[in-house]
Amino acid sequence: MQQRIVVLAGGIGGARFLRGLKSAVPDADITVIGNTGDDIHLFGLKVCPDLDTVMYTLGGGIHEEQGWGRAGESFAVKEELAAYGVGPEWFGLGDRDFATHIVRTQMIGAGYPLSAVTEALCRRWQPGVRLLPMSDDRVETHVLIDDPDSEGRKAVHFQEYWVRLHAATPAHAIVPVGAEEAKPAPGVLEAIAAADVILFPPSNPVVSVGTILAVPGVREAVASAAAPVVGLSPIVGNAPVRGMADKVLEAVGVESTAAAVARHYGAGLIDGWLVDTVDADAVAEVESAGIRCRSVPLMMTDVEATARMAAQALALAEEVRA
Ligand code: FO1
Repeated sequence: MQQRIVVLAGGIGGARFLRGLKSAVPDADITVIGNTGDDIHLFGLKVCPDLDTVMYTLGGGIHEEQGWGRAGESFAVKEELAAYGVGPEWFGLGDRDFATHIVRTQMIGAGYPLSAVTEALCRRWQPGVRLLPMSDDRVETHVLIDDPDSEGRKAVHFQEYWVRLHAATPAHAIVPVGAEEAKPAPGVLEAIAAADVILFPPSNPVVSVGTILAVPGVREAVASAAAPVVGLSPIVGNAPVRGMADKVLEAVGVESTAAAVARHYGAGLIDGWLVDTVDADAVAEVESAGIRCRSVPLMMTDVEATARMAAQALALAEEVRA
C-alpha cells in the first residue's frame, strides 16, 4: 500500500524539503498542511506566501535563488502602484504572482473557502502532493516590538517584521491572531489520523510549524496520532540554516540550538529528531528528553542531499515505530 505521509510545512525550508521527500519516495501519498499565518492582505488581494512557495516550488514555477515568488518575474504593476503613491513598496509582488492573488481573491469573493481555492490553483501547478491550508479561517501572525514613536510597544504584521524590518528589532511576543477561533481546514485532522508518518520539515518552529499547531485540534491530533512523528532541525551549529528563526525563538524563550528546539516540541509531540552532524553532541541531550535522535547531514544543498535527509527521517520513523 502507498505510504501516507503528512508534512506540516512553512515556506522556503518546507518547500525545498518536500521536493527532496518526493524524490526519495516518488510513490508516497503526501499531504502537506501549510501555514497560513504569514498571509497578508495587500491592494485588496489575499496573498498566501507559504502556500504559494510550496505550490510554485513543487510545480516548477519558483524563483530558485530567491526561494519565493515566480521565476522570470517582472514588476510593472508594483511600479505603477508606486507611481500612484500606493504601497507598501517593501513587499515584492511581481506581475506573475499578482495573477495568483487575483484568482484567489476572486474565488474567495465568490464564496469558495481557501482550501477549495488552493485545490483549484494546484490544478494548474500539479505539485504532486495534496496541499491543504491549515485552516480556512483567517489567522494572521503579529509580532510585538518596541515602538520608537510612543516609547511603548506595538504589534506589526509578521511580513512587516520579517521583510521590512528584517527581524532586526527584538520580538517580545508572537501572536497568531485568530488562531484560537480557527478550525482546521477540511481534511487536515483526517489526514493526520490516517497518516503512516508525520514529518516536521526544517521549517520555522515558531511562526511556521508552531502556527499550524496553534489551530485548535491540530496539536492534539498530531500528539495522539498512531503514526510516528519525526522532525528535522532547522538549527545547525546554533544558527538557523536560513531565515531568522533565532529572532522568533528568542521571543518564546527558546535557545537557538537543535536540542532546545526538540525540547520545545517535546516528547509528547515528536518521537524522533534529526540534528546535523555538526550538532552530534546534542544527540544525548535530545534522547535524555525522551526523543529518539540521530545526527545526519541536514544541509539542503540540492535535491539529492535533501532526498537523503528525507530518507533518514523516514528511517528514523520506522525505528521509533518498531
Ligand atoms: N520575502 C522577502 O524577503 N521580501 C519580499 O519582498 C517578499 C515578497 C513576497 C511575495 C510573495 C510571497 O509569496 C513571498 C514573499 N516573500 C518575500 C517571502 C515571505 O515574506 C517569507 O519568506 C515567508 O512568509 C516566510 O515563510
